[in-house]
Amino acid sequence: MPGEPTELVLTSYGCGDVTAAGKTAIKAWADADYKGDSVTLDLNDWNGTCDIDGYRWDTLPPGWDNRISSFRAYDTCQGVRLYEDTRTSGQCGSWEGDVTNVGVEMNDKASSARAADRKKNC
Ligand SMILES: [Ca+2]
Repeated sequence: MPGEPTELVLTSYGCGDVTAAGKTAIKAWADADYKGDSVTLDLNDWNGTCDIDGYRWDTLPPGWDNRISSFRAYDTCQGVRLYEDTRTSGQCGSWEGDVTNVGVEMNDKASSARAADRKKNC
């Protein structure tokens, strides 16, 4: 189904636990062109590489629901998907690399995210 995750076996989770030092996979901004407030999506159990399964955030950090307008992808986590709803459901956008503007389809809508080593279809 459109918008449904294509695979359910996950290698790991990042659930916004900010108590542990993490490796940044994605940095996102409230405005286009990497402007305005920013937040990082970190991996507490970083094993050195994003693979095809990658990582997921079932929710975004507090205050970041329906707010992301641009993001940068870090290290090997170059494939980023943003989802309209929590738990990687609803409408999805998929990109590879840095994105200056997620576009009207996803602007100020993202509520969950995934990062993998390449662009994957929603
Ligand atoms: Ca949303």
